[in-house]
Amino acid sequence: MIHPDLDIAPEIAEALEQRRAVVALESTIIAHGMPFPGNLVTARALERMIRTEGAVPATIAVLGGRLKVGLDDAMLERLAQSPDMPKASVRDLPVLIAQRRDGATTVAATLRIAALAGIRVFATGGIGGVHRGAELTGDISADLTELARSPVAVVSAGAKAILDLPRTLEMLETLSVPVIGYRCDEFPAFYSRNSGVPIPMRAESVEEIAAILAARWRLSDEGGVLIANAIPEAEEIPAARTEEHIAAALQEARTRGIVGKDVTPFLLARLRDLTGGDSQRANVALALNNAQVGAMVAIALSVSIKRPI
Ligand code: PSU
Ligand code: MN
Repeated sequence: MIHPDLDIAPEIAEALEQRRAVVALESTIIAHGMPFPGNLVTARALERMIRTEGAVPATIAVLGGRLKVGLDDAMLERLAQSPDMPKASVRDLPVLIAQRRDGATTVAATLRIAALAGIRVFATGGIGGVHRGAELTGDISADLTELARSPVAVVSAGAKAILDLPRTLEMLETLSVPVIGYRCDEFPAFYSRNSGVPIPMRAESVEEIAAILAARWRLSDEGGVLIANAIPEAEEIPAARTEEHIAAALQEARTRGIVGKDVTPFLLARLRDLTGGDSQRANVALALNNAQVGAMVAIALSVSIKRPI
């Protein structure tokens, strides 16, 4: 039975019914991660990348209180062009539904909605995590706790470089979320390939990842997997160059008293200015790379489900 709050686009519903590959995409990256019109161009390019690989894209958002799985062009534009679109995490969903409002879904909210729709793979840029200074502010993204609940694999370029990466990995370990390096041994630092923080599990192929996912969900139907996929070498920004800008952006956020859900969009926007747009170019490149790997994983998973090994 379809969940009463969900609207699944017909193409996606059909693909799910036939157990074909579907890849979820979030909408906070469109509404709050980048300015118009680059955000709309990116949203369409991500969908196109997934189609080119042979899977069906499912961009997720809340519109008029409905949990939308698959957006048409007008809906994408509405998300890309409404400057005060609320940023919706899981805690916000009940209010948006009851009050029939719009919201751009974070990784956490997208995970929950994807799980309700039966989608098993989700590609994003970088997940949220434990913020630097969290020992004082308590700021830890609900992306982490939701990864422990929703049975969905997330392909991500590590976690955003503005975060505390070692503590983010510690928290994922506590939450028992497997973190798999796709052809990498270090947790990628979003804009750059290396962070110096090792990840203990590595996979060489998407077939290997699909086998890990199938095993994960045989053990329990709760909880996801984080697939760490580093930004392509040609597109990366050396960590030494971003670090100085991140420190400046963090200092500014503190001085201005930015807290809560505004922290991540503020830091990303400041970094974009401080790097002269380079951080955004890198963000688009890594998100596309994740969409491609997400589609490959979804296809490998759908093949292994149809022909169980
Ligand atoms: N990655 C990006 N751009 C973004 C985000 C991630 O490249 O805008 C968003 C995601 O939607 C993620 C959210 O879930 O930031 C994390 O916000 P918070 O730290 O408030 O949980
Ligand atoms: Mn937060």
